[in-house]
Amino acid sequence: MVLKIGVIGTGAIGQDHIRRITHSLTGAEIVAVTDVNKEQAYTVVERENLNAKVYENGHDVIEADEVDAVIVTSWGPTHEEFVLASIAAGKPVFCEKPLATTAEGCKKIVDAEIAHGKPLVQVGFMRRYDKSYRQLKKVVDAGKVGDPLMVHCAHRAPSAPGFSGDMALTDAFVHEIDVLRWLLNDDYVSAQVILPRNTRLADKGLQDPHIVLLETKQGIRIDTEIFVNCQYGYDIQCQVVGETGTANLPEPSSVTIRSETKLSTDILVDWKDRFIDSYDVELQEWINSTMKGEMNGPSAWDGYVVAVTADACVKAKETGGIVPIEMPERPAFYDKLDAFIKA
Ligand code: NAI
Ligand code: ISE
Repeated sequence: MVLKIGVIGTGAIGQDHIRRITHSLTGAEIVAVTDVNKEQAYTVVERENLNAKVYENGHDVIEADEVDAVIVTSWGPTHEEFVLASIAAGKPVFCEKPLATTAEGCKKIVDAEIAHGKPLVQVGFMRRYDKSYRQLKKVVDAGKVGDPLMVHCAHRAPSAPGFSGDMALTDAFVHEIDVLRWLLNDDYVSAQVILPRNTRLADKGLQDPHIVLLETKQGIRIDTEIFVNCQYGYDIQCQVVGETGTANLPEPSSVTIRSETKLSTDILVDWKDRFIDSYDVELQEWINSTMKGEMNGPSAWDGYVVAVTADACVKAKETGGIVPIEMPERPAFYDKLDAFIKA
């Protein structure tokens, strides 16, 4: 048995997921695709040698009889509509982040999923599947640095094509929001955003960098620099400071060169390369669990919590103050997914 997948959105990450499902992973095939840019959709079908039909729009993909499960990789503002339609059709859906662009949109998805009675939604927070984050979590959970007190992070990208408004917070920082609550088994109570001197190398009108300060229920303080026009590379840093030591996210492995009076290693530039293994593991596990009728990755609830936190960050940026985060109570429906969160 093979899981037959329909993909909505054949842009950067849509193409990357289609490639990995078709050529690297097992147990699934792409049978349907769509994109508002039809020419691109046809090109991808041809280039990847897919036995897939190009549909007129996302709703036709979701409703197609041959589609068992849906992957949503279109622009963020379209996610809510396609995830709700997948739930209405009773089909499992893997949605790239953000689950929806507002907390209200995510809440609608949570409510629809609960009303359906069975978890169907997974959100593309792939860092939870990253080997280096999993190593760091093991160390922290084992108490090797004592109880965590502070976390220092950086999310740097060479440039941010297509970024507008608050996307540094709502599109890039959302990865930290998700992975840090998973890493610390905690949730957030407040957010503050500090705006350093702006780089001249960001698109006109865009603030870059940001510093976000989050406080957790346990009183852990997290500071994250988000700098998406840093020029030099794609660089993700995370250091947990505990009562008895510090633990750093391992650097991606790279050859160390000693030559011409210099000691050097390469720095990755593309987010696709930095997390390539994590996307593979994430989607293989999604395929495997979907085939078993299970859903055990980052849930619609996780997508909702991230959106509530991102909204607080945007408000904190606007007001310059410390914004309390009212985290809604998690419905019992999502308790069964705890095992994964604490793994
Ligand atoms: P992109 O702009 O390269 O691709 C999006 C594609 O969706 C475009 O081809 C566009 O024509 C298509 N599209 C937009 N609206 C549509 C609609 N209503 N119906 C059908 N197709 C539609 O963008 P990219 O970088 O691939 O990002 C897509 C989503 O994936 C975003 O939400 C982004 O935040 C997320 N993403 C997640 C990453 C991760 O690390 N987990 C990495 C990169 C993107
Ligand atoms: C992009 O949308 C992603 O999700 C990448 O993982 C992220 O780190 C990058 O900065 C975003 O543009």
